[in-house]
Amino acid sequence: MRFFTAGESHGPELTAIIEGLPAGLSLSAEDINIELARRQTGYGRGGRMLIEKDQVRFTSGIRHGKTLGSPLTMVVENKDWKNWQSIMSAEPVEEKLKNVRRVSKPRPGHADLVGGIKYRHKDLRNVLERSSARETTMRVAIGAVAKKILSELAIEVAGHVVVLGGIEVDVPNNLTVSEIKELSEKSELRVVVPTVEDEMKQLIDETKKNGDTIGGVVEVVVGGVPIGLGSYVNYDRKLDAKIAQAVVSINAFKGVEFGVGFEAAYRPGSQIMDEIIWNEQDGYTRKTNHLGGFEGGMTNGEPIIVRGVMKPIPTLYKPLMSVDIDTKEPYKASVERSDSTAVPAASVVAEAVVATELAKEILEQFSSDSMEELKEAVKLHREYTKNY
Ligand code: EPS
Repeated sequence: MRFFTAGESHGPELTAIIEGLPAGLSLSAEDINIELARRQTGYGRGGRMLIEKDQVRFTSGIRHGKTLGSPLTMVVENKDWKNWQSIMSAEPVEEKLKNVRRVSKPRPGHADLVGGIKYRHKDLRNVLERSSARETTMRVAIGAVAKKILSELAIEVAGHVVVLGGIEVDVPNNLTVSEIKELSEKSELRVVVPTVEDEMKQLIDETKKNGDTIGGVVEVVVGGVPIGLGSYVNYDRKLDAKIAQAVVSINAFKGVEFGVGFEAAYRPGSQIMDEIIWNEQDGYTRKTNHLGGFEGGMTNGEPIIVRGVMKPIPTLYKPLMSVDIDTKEPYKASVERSDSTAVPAASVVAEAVVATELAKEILEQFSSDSMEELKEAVKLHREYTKNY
Protein backbone atom coordinates (compact mmCIF):
# COMPACT_ATOMS: atom_id res chain seq x y z
CA MET A 1 0.00 0.00 0.00
CA ARG A 2 1.33 3.42 -0.87
CA PHE A 3 -0.27 6.82 -0.88
CA PHE A 4 0.07 10.45 -1.78
CA THR A 5 -1.60 13.57 -0.52
CA ALA A 6 -1.90 16.84 -2.43
CA GLY A 7 -3.54 20.20 -1.96
CA GLU A 8 -2.89 23.75 -0.76
CA SER A 9 -4.46 24.99 2.48
CA HIS A 10 -6.58 27.64 0.70
CA GLY A 11 -6.76 25.89 -2.68
CA PRO A 12 -9.97 24.36 -4.02
CA GLU A 13 -9.52 20.90 -2.50
CA LEU A 14 -7.30 18.33 -0.85
CA THR A 15 -6.69 14.95 -2.48
CA ALA A 16 -5.34 11.57 -1.42
CA ILE A 17 -4.68 8.52 -3.56
CA ILE A 18 -4.09 5.14 -1.93
CA GLU A 19 -2.88 2.27 -4.05
CA GLY A 20 -2.54 -1.35 -2.92
CA LEU A 21 -5.69 -1.65 -0.82
CA PRO A 22 -7.27 -5.10 -0.66
CA ALA A 23 -10.48 -5.58 -2.59
CA GLY A 24 -13.68 -6.19 -0.66
CA LEU A 25 -13.11 -3.78 2.23
CA SER A 26 -16.43 -2.26 3.33
CA LEU A 27 -16.02 1.48 3.32
CA SER A 28 -18.36 4.46 3.39
CA ALA A 29 -17.85 8.23 3.26
CA GLU A 30 -19.23 8.26 6.80
CA ASP A 31 -16.32 6.08 8.03
CA ILE A 32 -13.96 8.81 6.85
CA ASN A 33 -16.12 11.80 7.85
CA ILE A 34 -16.32 10.64 11.47
CA GLU A 35 -12.52 10.71 11.69
CA LEU A 36 -12.29 14.06 9.87
CA ALA A 37 -14.73 15.56 12.37
CA ARG A 38 -12.70 14.21 15.30
CA ARG A 39 -9.66 16.08 13.98
CA GLN A 40 -11.60 19.31 13.71
CA THR A 41 -12.72 19.48 17.32
CA GLY A 42 -10.64 20.42 20.33
CA TYR A 43 -10.50 23.45 22.56
CA GLY A 44 -8.02 26.09 21.41
CA ARG A 45 -8.51 25.98 17.66
CA GLY A 46 -8.88 29.17 15.64
CA GLY A 47 -11.50 30.57 13.28
CA ARG A 48 -10.74 28.34 10.31
CA MET A 49 -12.34 25.32 11.94
CA LEU A 50 -15.64 27.23 12.06
CA ILE A 51 -15.48 27.58 8.28
CA GLU A 52 -14.48 24.03 7.38
CA LYS A 53 -16.74 20.99 7.78
CA ASP A 54 -14.56 18.39 6.16
CA GLN A 55 -16.43 15.81 4.09
CA VAL A 56 -14.86 13.25 1.83
CA ARG A 57 -15.89 12.36 -1.70
CA PHE A 58 -14.62 9.14 -3.29
CA THR A 59 -13.83 9.48 -6.97
CA SER A 60 -12.27 6.07 -7.65
CA GLY A 61 -11.50 2.64 -6.24
CA ILE A 62 -14.84 1.84 -4.66
CA ARG A 63 -18.16 0.46 -5.88
CA HIS A 64 -21.34 -0.25 -3.94
CA GLY A 65 -19.58 0.32 -0.62
CA LYS A 66 -16.66 -2.05 -1.20
CA THR A 67 -13.11 -1.33 -2.36
CA LEU A 68 -12.18 -2.66 -5.79
CA GLY A 69 -8.44 -3.13 -5.27
CA SER A 70 -7.81 -0.25 -7.69
CA PRO A 71 -6.43 3.12 -6.48
CA LEU A 72 -8.82 4.80 -4.06
CA THR A 73 -9.07 8.57 -4.57
CA MET A 74 -10.50 10.78 -1.83
CA VAL A 75 -11.24 14.47 -2.19
CA VAL A 76 -12.07 17.02 0.50
CA GLU A 77 -13.20 20.49 -0.53
CA ASN A 78 -11.80 23.56 1.21
CA LYS A 79 -14.87 25.62 2.05
CA ASP A 80 -12.59 28.64 2.61
CA TRP A 81 -11.58 28.46 -1.09
CA LYS A 82 -14.39 30.81 -2.06
CA ASN A 83 -12.58 33.59 -0.17
CA TRP A 84 -9.24 32.84 -1.85
CA GLN A 85 -10.18 32.21 -5.48
CA SER A 86 -8.09 34.92 -7.09
CA ILE A 87 -5.28 34.73 -4.51
CA MET A 88 -4.91 30.98 -5.12
CA SER A 89 -5.97 30.95 -8.76
CA ALA A 90 -4.27 28.33 -10.93
CA GLU A 91 -4.56 30.69 -13.91
CA PRO A 92 -2.47 33.89 -14.15
CA VAL A 93 -4.17 36.94 -12.58
CA GLU A 94 -4.01 40.67 -13.31
CA GLU A 95 -0.87 42.46 -12.11
CA LYS A 96 -2.69 44.38 -9.36
CA LEU A 97 -4.03 41.14 -7.84
CA LYS A 98 -0.69 39.32 -7.83
CA ASN A 99 0.51 40.60 -4.50
CA VAL A 100 -2.71 40.36 -2.53
CA ARG A 101 -1.87 38.50 0.71
CA ARG A 102 1.76 38.19 -0.39
CA VAL A 103 3.99 37.08 2.51
CA SER A 104 7.47 38.62 2.74
CA LYS A 105 8.10 38.40 6.49
CA PRO A 106 8.84 34.75 7.31
CA ARG A 107 7.52 33.39 10.60
CA PRO A 108 10.24 31.89 12.85
CA GLY A 109 9.67 28.15 13.36
CA HIS A 110 7.72 27.77 10.11
CA ALA A 111 8.85 26.43 6.74
CA ASP A 112 8.46 29.97 5.27
CA LEU A 113 12.06 31.19 4.95
CA VAL A 114 13.84 27.92 4.21
CA GLY A 115 11.12 26.86 1.78
CA GLY A 116 11.36 30.23 0.03
CA ILE A 117 15.14 29.97 -0.32
CA LYS A 118 14.96 26.35 -1.46
CA TYR A 119 12.29 26.82 -4.15
CA ARG A 120 13.33 30.43 -4.94
CA HIS A 121 9.86 31.75 -4.22
CA LYS A 122 9.57 35.48 -3.65
CA ASP A 123 6.08 35.14 -2.16
CA LEU A 124 6.31 32.95 0.94
CA ARG A 125 2.63 32.11 0.56
CA ASN A 126 3.85 29.61 -2.04
CA VAL A 127 5.50 27.75 0.86
CA LEU A 128 3.01 28.17 3.67
CA GLU A 129 0.06 26.97 1.63
CA ARG A 130 1.47 23.45 1.46
CA SER A 131 3.45 23.37 4.71
CA SER A 132 0.21 24.19 6.58
CA ALA A 133 -1.17 21.53 8.90
CA ARG A 134 -4.28 21.57 6.73
CA GLU A 135 -2.50 18.69 4.96
CA THR A 136 -3.14 16.47 7.99
CA THR A 137 -6.79 16.28 6.88
CA MET A 138 -5.81 13.79 4.20
CA ARG A 139 -3.55 11.86 6.53
CA VAL A 140 -6.55 11.38 8.78
CA ALA A 141 -8.64 10.30 5.77
CA ILE A 142 -5.99 7.71 4.84
CA GLY A 143 -5.75 6.67 8.49
CA ALA A 144 -9.51 6.13 8.55
CA VAL A 145 -9.18 3.62 5.70
CA ALA A 146 -6.25 1.96 7.51
CA LYS A 147 -8.26 1.76 10.72
CA LYS A 148 -11.09 0.08 8.86
CA ILE A 149 -8.67 -2.66 7.73
CA LEU A 150 -7.25 -2.97 11.24
CA SER A 151 -10.66 -3.21 12.87
CA GLU A 152 -11.54 -6.15 10.59
CA LEU A 153 -8.44 -7.82 12.05
CA ALA A 154 -9.47 -6.95 15.64
CA ILE A 155 -6.68 -4.37 16.01
CA GLU A 156 -7.72 -1.27 17.91
CA VAL A 157 -6.01 2.14 17.89
CA ALA A 158 -6.52 5.00 20.36
CA GLY A 159 -4.83 8.38 20.66
CA HIS A 160 -4.94 10.84 23.54
CA VAL A 161 -3.22 13.90 24.98
CA VAL A 162 -0.82 13.27 27.87
CA VAL A 163 0.79 16.72 28.27
CA LEU A 164 -0.53 20.13 27.24
CA GLY A 165 1.51 23.28 27.79
CA GLY A 166 3.43 21.58 30.60
CA ILE A 167 0.33 20.27 32.38
CA GLU A 168 0.61 16.49 32.68
CA VAL A 169 -2.28 14.05 32.68
CA ASP A 170 -1.93 11.50 35.45
CA VAL A 171 -2.90 8.54 33.22
CA PRO A 172 -3.94 5.45 35.24
CA ASN A 173 -1.61 2.65 34.12
CA ASN A 174 -4.20 -0.13 33.89
CA LEU A 175 -6.41 1.39 31.18
CA THR A 176 -7.24 -0.81 28.19
CA VAL A 177 -7.07 0.54 24.63
CA SER A 178 -10.89 0.61 24.52
CA GLU A 179 -11.05 2.59 27.76
CA ILE A 180 -8.51 5.12 26.50
CA LYS A 181 -10.59 5.49 23.36
CA GLU A 182 -13.84 5.90 25.24
CA LEU A 183 -12.55 8.35 27.85
CA SER A 184 -10.59 10.58 25.46
CA GLU A 185 -13.53 10.71 23.07
CA LYS A 186 -15.66 12.35 25.76
CA SER A 187 -13.08 15.06 26.39
CA GLU A 188 -12.74 18.31 24.44
CA LEU A 189 -9.01 18.11 25.06
CA ARG A 190 -8.77 14.37 24.38
CA VAL A 191 -7.51 13.58 27.86
CA VAL A 192 -8.49 10.46 29.79
CA VAL A 193 -8.69 12.24 33.18
CA PRO A 194 -11.42 14.92 32.97
CA THR A 195 -10.37 16.68 36.18
CA VAL A 196 -7.32 18.16 34.46
CA GLU A 197 -9.42 19.86 31.77
CA ASP A 198 -10.28 23.08 33.60
CA GLU A 199 -6.66 23.87 34.31
CA MET A 200 -5.74 23.17 30.69
CA LYS A 201 -8.55 25.32 29.31
CA GLN A 202 -7.54 28.17 31.56
CA LEU A 203 -3.99 27.91 30.26
CA ILE A 204 -5.24 27.91 26.66
CA ASP A 205 -7.37 31.01 27.32
CA GLU A 206 -4.47 32.86 28.93
CA THR A 207 -2.14 31.80 26.12
CA LYS A 208 -4.58 33.08 23.52
CA LYS A 209 -4.95 36.39 25.36
CA ASN A 210 -1.17 36.76 25.31
CA GLY A 211 -1.03 36.06 21.56
CA ASP A 212 1.01 32.96 22.27
CA THR A 213 0.72 29.21 21.58
CA ILE A 214 1.35 25.95 23.47
CA GLY A 215 2.45 22.44 22.52
CA GLY A 216 2.25 19.07 24.22
CA VAL A 217 2.67 15.32 24.05
CA VAL A 218 0.25 12.85 22.49
CA GLU A 219 0.22 9.09 22.95
CA VAL A 220 -1.08 6.38 20.63
CA VAL A 221 -1.77 2.86 21.89
CA VAL A 222 -2.61 -0.11 19.70
CA GLY A 223 -4.08 -3.38 20.98
CA GLY A 224 -4.51 -6.77 19.31
CA VAL A 225 -1.25 -6.47 17.35
CA PRO A 226 0.01 -9.70 15.71
CA ILE A 227 3.51 -10.81 16.72
CA GLY A 228 6.33 -10.28 14.22
CA LEU A 229 5.30 -7.25 12.15
CA GLY A 230 8.39 -5.49 10.84
CA SER A 231 11.82 -7.12 10.79
CA TYR A 232 15.24 -6.94 12.43
CA VAL A 233 17.10 -8.04 9.27
CA ASN A 234 17.68 -4.60 7.80
CA TYR A 235 17.46 -1.05 9.15
CA ASP A 236 14.70 0.00 6.80
CA ARG A 237 12.39 -2.86 7.73
CA LYS A 238 12.10 -2.01 11.43
CA LEU A 239 8.49 -1.11 12.07
CA ASP A 240 9.16 1.08 15.13
CA ALA A 241 11.48 3.15 12.91
CA LYS A 242 8.78 3.51 10.25
CA ILE A 243 6.27 4.60 12.88
CA ALA A 244 8.79 7.07 14.31
CA GLN A 245 9.23 8.60 10.86
CA ALA A 246 5.48 8.88 10.40
CA VAL A 247 4.94 10.52 13.80
CA VAL A 248 7.77 13.05 13.37
CA SER A 249 6.37 13.86 9.91
CA ILE A 250 3.24 15.35 11.51
CA ASN A 251 3.46 19.14 11.34
CA ALA A 252 5.25 20.64 14.38
CA PHE A 253 6.31 17.25 15.85
CA LYS A 254 9.84 17.25 17.21
CA GLY A 255 10.37 13.89 18.91
CA VAL A 256 9.07 10.40 19.46
CA GLU A 257 9.43 7.63 22.04
CA PHE A 258 8.16 4.08 22.58
CA GLY A 259 7.10 2.62 25.94
CA VAL A 260 9.22 4.10 28.72
CA GLY A 261 11.13 5.94 25.98
CA PHE A 262 13.71 8.47 27.20
CA GLU A 263 13.12 7.27 30.76
CA ALA A 264 15.22 4.21 29.77
CA ALA A 265 18.31 6.37 30.26
CA TYR A 266 17.60 6.52 33.99
CA ARG A 267 16.87 2.86 34.84
CA PRO A 268 18.93 -0.35 34.92
CA GLY A 269 18.17 -3.08 32.36
CA SER A 270 16.38 -5.20 34.95
CA GLN A 271 13.71 -2.49 35.15
CA ILE A 272 13.34 -2.08 31.41
CA MET A 273 13.19 -5.55 29.81
CA ASP A 274 9.79 -7.23 29.87
CA GLU A 275 9.85 -10.80 31.22
CA ILE A 276 8.37 -13.48 28.98
CA ILE A 277 5.48 -15.74 30.00
CA TRP A 278 3.31 -18.29 28.15
CA ASN A 279 -0.12 -19.73 28.74
CA GLU A 280 -2.49 -21.73 26.58
CA GLN A 281 -5.06 -19.02 26.13
CA ASP A 282 -2.82 -16.07 25.23
CA GLY A 283 0.36 -17.76 24.03
CA TYR A 284 3.50 -15.64 24.59
CA THR A 285 3.02 -12.41 26.52
CA ARG A 286 5.12 -10.13 28.73
CA LYS A 287 4.77 -9.37 32.44
CA THR A 288 5.24 -5.66 31.74
CA ASN A 289 5.32 -3.50 28.61
CA HIS A 290 8.17 -1.07 29.17
CA LEU A 291 9.35 -1.44 25.60
CA GLY A 292 6.04 -0.32 24.14
CA GLY A 293 5.36 -3.44 22.06
CA PHE A 294 8.64 -3.61 20.09
CA GLU A 295 11.71 -5.82 20.29
CA GLY A 296 14.24 -5.79 17.46
CA GLY A 297 12.06 -3.49 15.38
CA MET A 298 9.29 -6.11 15.42
CA THR A 299 5.97 -6.16 17.24
CA ASN A 300 6.04 -8.58 20.18
CA GLY A 301 2.26 -8.79 20.60
CA GLU A 302 2.07 -6.35 23.53
CA PRO A 303 0.19 -3.09 22.90
CA ILE A 304 2.20 -0.59 20.88
CA ILE A 305 2.75 2.55 22.94
CA VAL A 306 4.17 5.52 21.06
CA ARG A 307 4.35 9.16 22.08
CA GLY A 308 5.18 12.24 20.07
CA VAL A 309 5.95 15.78 21.18
CA MET A 310 4.44 18.73 19.32
CA LYS A 311 6.07 22.12 19.58
CA PRO A 312 3.80 25.14 20.07
CA ILE A 313 2.35 26.32 16.74
CA PRO A 314 4.81 28.86 15.32
CA THR A 315 2.20 31.34 14.02
CA LEU A 316 1.87 33.84 16.86
CA TYR A 317 -0.59 36.72 17.15
CA LYS A 318 2.15 38.48 19.09
CA PRO A 319 4.75 37.91 16.40
CA LEU A 320 8.46 37.36 16.94
CA MET A 321 11.15 39.30 15.16
CA SER A 322 12.08 38.34 11.63
CA VAL A 323 13.59 39.90 8.52
CA ASP A 324 11.68 41.21 5.51
CA ILE A 325 13.01 39.34 2.46
CA ASP A 326 12.53 42.45 0.25
CA THR A 327 14.39 45.00 2.40
CA LYS A 328 16.43 42.69 4.71
CA GLU A 329 15.28 45.01 7.50
CA PRO A 330 14.24 43.56 10.85
CA TYR A 331 10.46 43.27 11.05
CA LYS A 332 7.81 41.52 13.05
CA ALA A 333 6.86 38.22 11.38
CA SER A 334 3.63 38.01 9.39
CA VAL A 335 0.51 37.37 11.39
CA GLU A 336 -1.66 34.69 9.87
CA ARG A 337 -4.85 33.37 11.42
CA SER A 338 -3.91 30.48 13.73
CA ASP A 339 -4.83 28.17 16.61
CA SER A 340 -3.59 28.65 20.23
CA THR A 341 -3.04 24.93 20.36
CA ALA A 342 -3.81 21.98 18.10
CA VAL A 343 -2.49 19.21 20.37
CA PRO A 344 -5.91 17.49 20.76
CA ALA A 345 -6.32 17.45 16.96
CA ALA A 346 -2.74 16.23 16.62
CA SER A 347 -3.59 13.19 18.75
CA VAL A 348 -6.15 12.23 16.09
CA VAL A 349 -3.54 12.73 13.37
CA ALA A 350 -1.01 10.65 15.33
CA GLU A 351 -3.57 7.88 15.65
CA ALA A 352 -4.09 8.02 11.88
CA VAL A 353 -0.42 7.87 10.92
CA VAL A 354 0.29 4.99 13.30
CA ALA A 355 -2.73 3.09 11.92
CA THR A 356 -1.49 3.78 8.38
CA GLU A 357 2.02 2.43 9.03
CA LEU A 358 0.59 -0.68 10.71
CA ALA A 359 -1.87 -1.36 7.91
CA LYS A 360 0.90 -0.87 5.35
CA GLU A 361 3.10 -3.39 7.14
CA ILE A 362 0.29 -5.93 7.45
CA LEU A 363 -0.60 -5.64 3.76
CA GLU A 364 3.05 -6.15 2.87
CA GLN A 365 3.51 -9.14 5.13
CA PHE A 366 0.34 -11.14 4.42
CA SER A 367 -1.49 -12.12 1.22
CA SER A 368 -3.85 -9.22 0.77
CA ASP A 369 -5.34 -8.97 -2.70
CA SER A 370 -8.71 -9.34 -0.98
CA MET A 371 -9.93 -8.80 2.58
CA GLU A 372 -11.06 -12.42 2.68
CA GLU A 373 -7.52 -13.64 1.96
CA LEU A 374 -5.99 -11.20 4.42
CA LYS A 375 -8.26 -12.20 7.28
CA GLU A 376 -7.53 -15.88 6.70
CA ALA A 377 -3.76 -15.25 6.58
CA VAL A 378 -3.74 -13.23 9.81
CA LYS A 379 -5.88 -15.82 11.56
CA LEU A 380 -3.46 -18.62 10.61
CA HIS A 381 -0.50 -16.52 11.72
CA ARG A 382 -2.10 -15.87 15.12
CA GLU A 383 -2.76 -19.57 15.65
CA TYR A 384 0.83 -20.36 14.77
CA THR A 385 2.41 -17.74 17.03
CA LYS A 386 0.33 -18.84 20.02
CA ASN A 387 1.64 -22.40 19.93
CA TYR A 388 5.16 -21.74 18.63
C1 EPS B 1 -2.63 26.48 9.87
C2 EPS B 1 -3.27 27.69 10.03
C3 EPS B 1 -4.75 27.77 10.18
C4 EPS B 1 -5.27 26.46 10.76
C5 EPS B 1 -4.79 25.37 9.81
C6 EPS B 1 -3.31 25.18 9.97
O1 EPS B 1 -5.38 27.90 8.93
P1 EPS B 1 -5.78 29.33 8.29
O2 EPS B 1 -4.47 29.95 7.93
O3 EPS B 1 -6.64 29.03 7.11
O4 EPS B 1 -6.52 30.02 9.39
O5 EPS B 1 -6.65 26.49 10.87
O6 EPS B 1 -5.41 24.17 10.08
C7 EPS B 1 -6.37 23.76 9.22
C8 EPS B 1 -6.88 24.49 8.25
C9 EPS B 1 -6.80 22.39 9.49
O7 EPS B 1 -7.66 21.88 8.75
O8 EPS B 1 -6.29 21.81 10.46
C10 EPS B 1 -1.19 26.41 9.61
O9 EPS B 1 -0.58 27.46 9.32
O10 EPS B 1 -0.57 25.33 9.71
